[in-house]
Amino acid sequence: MQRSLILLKPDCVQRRLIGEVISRFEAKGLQIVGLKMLQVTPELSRQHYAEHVEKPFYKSLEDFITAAPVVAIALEGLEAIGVVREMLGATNGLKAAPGTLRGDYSSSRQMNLVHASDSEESAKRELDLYFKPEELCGYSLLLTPFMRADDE
Ligand code: FUP
Repeated sequence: MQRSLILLKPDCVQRRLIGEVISRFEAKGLQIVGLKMLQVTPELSRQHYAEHVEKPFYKSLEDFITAAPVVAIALEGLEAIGVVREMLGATNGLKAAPGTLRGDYSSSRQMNLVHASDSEESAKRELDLYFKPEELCGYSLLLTPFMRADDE
C-alpha cells in the first residue's frame, strides 16, 4: 500500500469540482485516509514547491496557489502514487490526454486542477507538510486483502 498527497487546487475549489474529482479517485478504488480544506500560505507554498522556487514561473505559481482555499487529501491504495499521476495526466491541461482529470477539466498549465505526489520520497515529504500523524485515519475494508493475488 502507498499513500499520496493530493491537493485540489484553487481552480478546482472555485469551479466546484471537488466532488467530481474525489468521485473519480473513489471510483478507482483509492481510499481517503486524510482530508482537510486550508489556505496555502506563501511559506507553505515555498516548502511544497521547493524545487521550483528559483524558476521564473514560481512567483505566478505562488500567487495562484495562495489565492483561495485548497483541499488536501491523503489517498491510500496499491501503487497509489503512480496510479494517481496517471489519472491526472500531463502537467499542462492543454496537453493532457482526454480521459485524464487534467485532460477533461483543465485548459491551463498553471491552473491544472490537481496536484499529486510524484514519488515515494515526495509523498512522505508532502504528507508531512499537510497532515499531522493524528490527522491520518487508516482503516481496512473487507475486500482489500483480495486486491492483490498471492502471485502478484
Ligand atoms: P506536476 O508534477 O505535474 O504537478 O508538475 P511540476 O512539478 O513540473 O510543476 C508544478 C506546478 O508548477 C504545476 F502544477 C504547474 C506549475 N508550472 C508552471 O506554472 N509553469 C511551468 O513551466 C511548469 C509548471
